[in-house]
Amino acid sequence: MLSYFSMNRAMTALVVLVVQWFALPSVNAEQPPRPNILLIMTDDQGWWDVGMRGNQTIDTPRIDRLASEGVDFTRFYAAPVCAPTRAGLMTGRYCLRTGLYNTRFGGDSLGLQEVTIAERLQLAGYRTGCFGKWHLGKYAPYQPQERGFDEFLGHYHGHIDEYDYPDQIVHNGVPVEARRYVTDLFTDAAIEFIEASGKQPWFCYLALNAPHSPWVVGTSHDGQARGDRLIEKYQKRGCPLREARIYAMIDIIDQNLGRLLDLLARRTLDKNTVVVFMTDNGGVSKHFKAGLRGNKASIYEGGVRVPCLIRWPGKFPAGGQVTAQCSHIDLFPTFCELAGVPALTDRKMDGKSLLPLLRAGQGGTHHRYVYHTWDRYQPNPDRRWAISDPRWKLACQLRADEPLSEKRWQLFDLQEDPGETKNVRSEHPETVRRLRSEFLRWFEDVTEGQAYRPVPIPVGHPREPVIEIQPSWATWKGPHVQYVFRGYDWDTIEGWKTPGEHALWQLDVLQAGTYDVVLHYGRSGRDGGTLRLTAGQSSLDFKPQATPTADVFRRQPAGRLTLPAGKVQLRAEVVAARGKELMRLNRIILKRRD
Ligand SMILES: [Ca+2]
Repeated sequence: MLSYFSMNRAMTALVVLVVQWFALPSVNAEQPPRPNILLIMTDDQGWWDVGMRGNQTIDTPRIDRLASEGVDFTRFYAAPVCAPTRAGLMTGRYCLRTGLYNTRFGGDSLGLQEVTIAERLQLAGYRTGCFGKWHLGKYAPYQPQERGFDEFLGHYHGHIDEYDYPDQIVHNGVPVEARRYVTDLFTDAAIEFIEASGKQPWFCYLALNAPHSPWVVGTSHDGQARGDRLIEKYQKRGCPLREARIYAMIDIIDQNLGRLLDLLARRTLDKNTVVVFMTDNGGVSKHFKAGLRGNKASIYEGGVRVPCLIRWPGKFPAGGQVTAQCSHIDLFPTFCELAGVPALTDRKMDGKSLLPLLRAGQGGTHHRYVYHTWDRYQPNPDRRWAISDPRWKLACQLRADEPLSEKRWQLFDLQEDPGETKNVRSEHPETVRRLRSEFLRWFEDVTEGQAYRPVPIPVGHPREPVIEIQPSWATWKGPHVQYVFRGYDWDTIEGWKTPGEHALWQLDVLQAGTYDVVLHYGRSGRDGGTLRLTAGQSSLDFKPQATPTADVFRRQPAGRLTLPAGKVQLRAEVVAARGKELMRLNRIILKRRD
């Protein structure tokens, strides 16, 4: 049985679908064929991590070739970090407008009220596939196959830990195991998807998780030949080990881009396929930065300016260059226009179609203003923010412990000083006032009505009978208890040792009933102590057993909880403790009994 909430949502979605279908223009012979769309987005590759930006060290001949065969956007912006860009890319709206505000702690789930580009393209008859990093929600119904993708192979979180035998891989909602270097694997899946699409137009979103950390190039049993060779190549060119690893990962991306471009040519799909290559935020490498300031997570150009190349042979001029400020939110309306799908009119859209610029292969004006802000815990307009117009950029970047002060605002003339080296704030007070006031107007507009809290974890979704409750979604309280981040799959609630210390999760129980509870945890020393789990009227006491060390985790059945439908708080509390800490709790697994 679906809950009222899910039924209601399903009905609403159906009505919206029917209305939108009738609103679509009828396809007739005069309309040009809708092109396939291949969107390749890499992870943490900087504006400068490509040969064509003057980087003499890195080899990216296929990316550079794409630039010469297509249109190069030299001032293309993404958000400072991963999930916010993905939200904007999928919806055409700034992430804060969608309610998404974080890269973890449950703040990285794209609200169900949002419509994704994949859903729009499905409406237009496209076959849709997503391969790689999703990072817009872990639980059903936030997964890609529920957000418009017919096919998904990849991972939900911001990164994985193993790249050669990739971990956390899921296929259409089902966990799978896979071997092969992750970039090759996701490209293989994209190739299979394209080859299986036949004459149906397709949208292939290849969201490669490289070169995000951990910077693993090869751990295979085959001797790491390719990884070692590539790392050595870049070390010989003067890169420190970390940079050599990042460059080696980008080298492999470039090789896989070659496989995709070859496939399009071989199957004569290239003339009818729009290829987009971009990255999701500023780079993390520091070996060569093309003069830009800042890295990933920063609001300086190095944090937000990314490569974006778009190719459509015969339609967009080869070697075109657009200098206007454009943004990741522009791809939604661009793809809608390419596919002949009407824009959404029931909500505020931030993006603007790039097609006029693409057809012209040039252009210096597009967005009057582009806005950036990033704060991991709660959006705020004061701590890390920037706004640019075609010439000026007003920016402020403060650490969490620094006092707010207008004296820390910086004004840069991006035309004269793209490296943001010279603060000219005191010389242009009127420009400072105008930009700050426009930024505040925008911030108020995009944050209107948003609470920016983690979504409650859906439990009992018909497609997901087993739910892993993760520590990162919790809030915790007590003198010793703390959350420890060790990668998305290895984080823990730990340190708790005195009665009353607790962690809380907000659940949305879609189906009331009894659930088996299994805990995944480590405990050093001897067996002992009691953890009490409570949800609604139901509770159980669990006595953790020692594991070989605190970082060796075991799965152990803990009993059952009966959960009522609707919003419920799950509480894990120390009742009695013994030793240094009760346990390192890595996951609470709930399995519906029926
Ligand atoms: Ca990223």
